Amino acid sequence: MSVDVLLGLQWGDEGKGKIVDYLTPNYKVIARFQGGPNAGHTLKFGDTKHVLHQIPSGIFHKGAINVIGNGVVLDPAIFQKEILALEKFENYDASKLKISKKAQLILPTHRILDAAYENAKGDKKIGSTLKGIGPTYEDKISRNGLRTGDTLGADFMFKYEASKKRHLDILKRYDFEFDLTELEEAFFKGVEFLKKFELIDSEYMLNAHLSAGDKVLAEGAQGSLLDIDFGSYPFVTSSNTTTAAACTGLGVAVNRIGEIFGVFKAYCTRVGSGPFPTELNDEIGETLRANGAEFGATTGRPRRCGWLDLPALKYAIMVNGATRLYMMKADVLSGFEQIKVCTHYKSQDGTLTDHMPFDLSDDTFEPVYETLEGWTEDLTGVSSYDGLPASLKKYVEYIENAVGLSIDIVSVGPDRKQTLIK
Ligand code: 2SA
Ligand code: MG
Repeated sequence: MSVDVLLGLQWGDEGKGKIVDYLTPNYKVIARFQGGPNAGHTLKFGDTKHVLHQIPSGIFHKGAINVIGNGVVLDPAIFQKEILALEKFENYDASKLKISKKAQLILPTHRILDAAYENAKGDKKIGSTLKGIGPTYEDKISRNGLRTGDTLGADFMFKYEASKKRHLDILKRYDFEFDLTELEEAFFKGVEFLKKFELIDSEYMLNAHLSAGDKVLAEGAQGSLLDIDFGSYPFVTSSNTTTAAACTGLGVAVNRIGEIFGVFKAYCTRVGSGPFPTELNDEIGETLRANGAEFGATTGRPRRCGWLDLPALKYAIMVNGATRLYMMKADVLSGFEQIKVCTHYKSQDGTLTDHMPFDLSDDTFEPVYETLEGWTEDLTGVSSYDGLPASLKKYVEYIENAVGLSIDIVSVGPDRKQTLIK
């Protein structure tokens, strides 16, 4: 059996959590393969809204096994908080959550380093979520990291102190004040809590499921345009967020990958700094933010909003090899007389391109738009694709033609019921 991959085709917050939750009944295992508590996956069912950060979005389905893979960076303190918040849900079952021994640990000093690095960047800040993501991946790659499996060893405190000392030495070079007391207290409580869970060699477990014929869904975090290689570097996150990362972040071979579900919003948002060609710094942008409740699910930061960017979407589809598309939050576009879509970028000498330029941030590229007819109907009660306004269906067809792939689902609200299959 295969591993299907679900990931975001924009700058994150495409609605991946909702789609994973929707697809989970078809899967035996749901696995996170990269990122960490920087993610905020919002799920809504009935009157309940819940945000997950490190725990896979399949956790609300009894029967599904949820795995935090080796490619994830895990903060034990945040993990403990997340689990305690889940315990009130009837369907939550701790025995169904497994954690890779090889997932890297986010230490308190990683969080301080993240803040110190950002502080030193002045007006060139990345807009990090300050969860310690960058410094933790940095330690992983420079072979200095600690892994969840290390918490089980007798020498864990020795390893921890060595890492802490190395970090404190680095911090001496930064003019940055900090206090580790509370962070460390929460960290060590979190470590004890984490040890109650099954820490496993998840690559064996996942491959055994695949051999037994079970389906696995790999759940991406952040978005393709935040990928460390293919995003708008350096305004990116510190992991690969694209399909290939599911293989390295879970230990499954490339030939195990099946469908690749690409999730995108009917418009664009970005939180944090970095180039955003179609950004709307006007009333339209504000309307999108208000109607779409576009605020960071982890940090609460207002998200930047803009029109759909087709060159960026096509790029993301290409590097991921997306096989199916899901379009989210179409309801948020209701009420605009006209809707714009960026089809190309124009450079200063007038050249048009639909390729992503090496550096979009120097303002030498401007988006070229096509204007489409909008719709005014409230979509939140629409229960079938056929019931959607004609101009929205035209919008869907326009995108399908431009990207060369059909859109299988149009979502018109956060609830499971508001997921319309085409
Ligand atoms: P980091 O913290 O080192 O990964 O930040 C680097 C950049 O990646 C962006 N980033 C995100 N963008 C969108 N959504 C994310 N998750 C949260 C959410 C974010 C939030 O679901 O809303 O609550 O603010 C996420 N995580 C990282 C980040 O903004 C930086 O541009
Ligand atoms: Mg999010």
